[in-house]
Amino acid sequence: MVKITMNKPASARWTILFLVPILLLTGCWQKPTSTKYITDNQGRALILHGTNSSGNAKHSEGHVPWIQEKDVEQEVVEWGFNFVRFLIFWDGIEPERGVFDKAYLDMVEERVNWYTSRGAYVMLDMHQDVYGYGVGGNGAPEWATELSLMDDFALEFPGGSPWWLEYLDPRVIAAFLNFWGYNTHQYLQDHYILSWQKVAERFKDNPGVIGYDLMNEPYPGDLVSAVALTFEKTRLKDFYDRLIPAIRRVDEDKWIFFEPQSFMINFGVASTLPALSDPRSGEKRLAYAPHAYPLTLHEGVAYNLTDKFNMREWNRNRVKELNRHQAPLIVGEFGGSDDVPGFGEYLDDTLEMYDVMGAGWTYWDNHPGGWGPLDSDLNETPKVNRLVRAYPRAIAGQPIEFSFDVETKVFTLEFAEKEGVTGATEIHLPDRHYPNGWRIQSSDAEGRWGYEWDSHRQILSLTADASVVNHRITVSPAN
Ligand code: IDC
Repeated sequence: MVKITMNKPASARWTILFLVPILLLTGCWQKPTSTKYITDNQGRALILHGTNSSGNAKHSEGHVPWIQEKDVEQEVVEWGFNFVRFLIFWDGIEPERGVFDKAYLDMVEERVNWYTSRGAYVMLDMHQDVYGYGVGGNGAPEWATELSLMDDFALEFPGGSPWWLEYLDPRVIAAFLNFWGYNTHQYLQDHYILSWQKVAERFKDNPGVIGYDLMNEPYPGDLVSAVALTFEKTRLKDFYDRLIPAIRRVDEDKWIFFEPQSFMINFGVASTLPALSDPRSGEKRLAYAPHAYPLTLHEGVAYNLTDKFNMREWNRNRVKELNRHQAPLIVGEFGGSDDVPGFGEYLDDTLEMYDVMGAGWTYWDNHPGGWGPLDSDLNETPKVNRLVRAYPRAIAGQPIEFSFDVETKVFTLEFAEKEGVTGATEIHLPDRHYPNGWRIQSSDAEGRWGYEWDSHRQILSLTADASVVNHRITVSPAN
């Protein structure tokens, strides 16, 4: 350890001034006052880990993602992921106005079943980037592209990369403004809502489909309201207030995942989205599903202080928002490339933060090559060792905290007994982190607790002593 005292020369004082903020930037993450969890039908708190599946469906024939059943087997059984954010597209569901494509939903359902039949949960994500196909993006069908207003933005648009600069294209601005302008182009939102109802009708009876991510990365259209953060309080809130009750008319039970504005919020700025209501009978089932992309890391710059500052802000602001929304947290997207220096460290830091926050997450995305867990020859990339963690998949009680130390491989879980919860606590203990096996300790008295081990799935099912309130479990590598 370096010891620095204040009577050192000026240079040392500068070192301190410089070091302190760095130390403050990693570790010591905040968590909500009362962390909420998605629960399964036995009342167990679910911690959901998985990937997005898959980005290539934005532009593939029929929006079919690249995955085969064997790839799902690898994600769910080999890597121990219990979750997937499955991309669907308005264009796939309603390719022509008022015409809903049953074959598209059949294709989706077949793939959804690959996941759910293996015990993984599916969140369906109505994806869009840059509005839709009519303006060079993905998501909305061409017929749902209203370009009036475009002349108000008579700029020459250069195009090019990075892809998100396309959000400045006047056609894109116009398409968004018209979509949000419910008074003038009501049919646009109404059809988006109808499309969601078709999806809900199809999946409401599949218990493995845990819910619906209403819209990927909502964007107001114009940069002015994006920067002023006025969109979330007005047009976005109004839209959610139309869409959520409409889905509830078809499906009372599934979780509804709502996102804040993406721009700026993704890298840590505070969201202004007000609390939403859920008209279902019983407790509300709304989950907060923001994305996390530190600014420069996303653009391929080495993991640095700006990113750490972004993550600190992201953590601080999401906690405030969770306190406002009183909802569980699912981080629907975060990701990057192994080629970026420090990317591994970033992953460890960010995954530790999610654990502290009691969050679930889906990595962007599972498409091989680039950012994917697999390279283009379908070999594992280094990031898999970090994404695959020891984690509590389902906690039979009230979670207090859990952690996985990536250096020592020590996993800890603390939880309390909770009325009405049944079943075992399931912990994923990946073979890759415990090549010589592991040993487990519990704060429960000897003989009053026990476990079963599924070596194929690498899942430990723990039964705690129900006569004591708190349980603390520690798993460490066997020597
Ligand atoms: C990216 C894909 C990239 C594609 C681009 C535009 O990785 O290949 O060219 O979309 O379609 C998001 C979006 C998500 C992005 C992802 C990474 O929700 O669709 O995927 N990202 O850039 N928001 C911030 C980052």
